[in-house]
Amino acid sequence: MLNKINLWKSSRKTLSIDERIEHVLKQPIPNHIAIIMDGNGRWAKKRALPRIAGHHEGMRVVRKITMLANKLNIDTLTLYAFSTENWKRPKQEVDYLMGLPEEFLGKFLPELIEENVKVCMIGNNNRIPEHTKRAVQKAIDKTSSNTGLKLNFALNYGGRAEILEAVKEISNDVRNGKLIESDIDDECFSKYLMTHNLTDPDLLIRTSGELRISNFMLWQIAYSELWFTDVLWPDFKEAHLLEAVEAYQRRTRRFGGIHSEESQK
Ligand code: V07
Repeated sequence: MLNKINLWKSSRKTLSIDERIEHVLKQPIPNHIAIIMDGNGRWAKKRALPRIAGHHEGMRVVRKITMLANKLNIDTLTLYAFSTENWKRPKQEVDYLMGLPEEFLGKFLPELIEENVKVCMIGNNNRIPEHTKRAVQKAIDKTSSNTGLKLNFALNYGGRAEILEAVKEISNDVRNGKLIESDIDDECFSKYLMTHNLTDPDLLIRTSGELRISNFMLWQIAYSELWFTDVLWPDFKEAHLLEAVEAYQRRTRRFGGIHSEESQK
């Protein structure tokens, strides 16, 4: 039996990726999308491959999703590439992961430059090997005047550590008289975070079916829309990012022009 919704569904024609892009561009786009790229190990396990094969495939997806985000005029794409917890993994795996920024940039930096993408990083530089730091810094320098998508990698990043660092900096500035206690509000606090030059994420995506935040951008996601999918990161395609953005647009349309709870305050 066909009810009204099923009739509408069955009469809806399947749109191509390009048609969906065109459609999505007619409505407000999230300025900043953050992604927890989970499921690389599980993807490999399902294929009886070593975990690093999943990480490598995940890196190819990073390129594809970056290019689509740029096409969608998204301002910032933050990708959780390595957490402060990831150091607990076997040394071999950590070493492989720390080689991925170099491999990625060796392959794709020319394309990023051509596409006007600006590479940025948040996270603590202290434990990252020199060769990795060097590769990332070179990309940051070479793309520093680009005005397209900000491609922000979270490397050795932890949300609580970021907040604690901000608190220490703030107490320093209070002690030195640069700041008085009554100055400390949301806006002031945000300036002490690693994301001080970025807006907060409008949309947070996590792949691979886990429904947790896992210490990612704790302060910044206070008002973000959350979108979870069972798709493993190496299987994440353009269609999935479009699905997330379409869901975001449906949700924010309900605010009738006011695009966040925060701006209603
Ligand atoms: C990493 C691939 C994506 C899935 C998640 C884990 C593995 C790209 C980078 C990267 C980082 C900085 C940069 C350029 C590229 C990366 C790590 C892991 C540690 F400037 N992918 N990717 N870094 N994976």
